[in-house]
Amino acid sequence: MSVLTAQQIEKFHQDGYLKFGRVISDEQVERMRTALSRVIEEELTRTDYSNLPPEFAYGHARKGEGEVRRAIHQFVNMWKVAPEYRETIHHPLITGAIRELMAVEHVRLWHDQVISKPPGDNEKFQCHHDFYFWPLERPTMITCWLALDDATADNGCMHVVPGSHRDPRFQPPDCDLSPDIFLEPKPMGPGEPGSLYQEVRTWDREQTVPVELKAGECMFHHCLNYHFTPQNRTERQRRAFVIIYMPDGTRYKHAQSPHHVCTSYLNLTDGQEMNLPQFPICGE
Ligand SMILES: O=C(O)CCC(=O)C(=O)O
Repeated sequence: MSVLTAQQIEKFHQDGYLKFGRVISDEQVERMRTALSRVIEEELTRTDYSNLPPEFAYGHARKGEGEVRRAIHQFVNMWKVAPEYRETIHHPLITGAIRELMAVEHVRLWHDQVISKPPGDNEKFQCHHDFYFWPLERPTMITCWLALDDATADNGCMHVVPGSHRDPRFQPPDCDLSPDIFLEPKPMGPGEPGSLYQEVRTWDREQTVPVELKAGECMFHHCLNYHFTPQNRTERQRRAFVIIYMPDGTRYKHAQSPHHVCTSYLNLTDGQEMNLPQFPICGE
């Protein structure tokens, strides 16, 4: 049975993102929050990293005493250290929706991450799209952004630039916008290809659309879609589980991101299929 309606798929292709709705129960949200607290506690005192995947500590900016507790804001590949997160990357609703959006039979995890914006000590994520940070051949990845706290414009929810994923004005000149990445490039207004490529990085709340979510709800976004998250201005925590999927058969492209934290220790070669256990098939 389908997870998405034809209208939802069409809307995703049109806008480059889709506000989906609830995928996990309150109980599972609570289990994931508890697991995160457990992992943070372990991380604060950890001195031995030898049993952890190298990418896991990425983003644990240990700035100095007193700042430590709040400074840890990003955990890459939670699925490897917490069963509560491993369960979620395989969630049938999420993976079913991703397969339908990609129109493929099998999807793999590229990587996941928890991003936490604690009150008082957090910054905005500049407007960006994700694909050019990744050593992957073609822009066919889709991210599921799952709220672990109610996410609002005030506490730093996802903000998007609708349609930017298929508008050549936002992309570098050599960007692949061919139809087989399931998108039709259609400029939305006047301007040369690439004319907004630099400017969009400075875009803020005024030029973007907030996607507010309740805890347990998710949105999907295409890897060429521009997005940013503003600073959390509230006294509440803002945690999200970000799961990035790629079609099975995706290939490695070293030059695009030679030092990526998830691949730099794997010795992959250009054009190699990403079919290692590190990138598991999800949802079946
Ligand atoms: O969750 C956030 O604050 C930022 C997430 C993001 O930029 C991404 O998923 O690419």
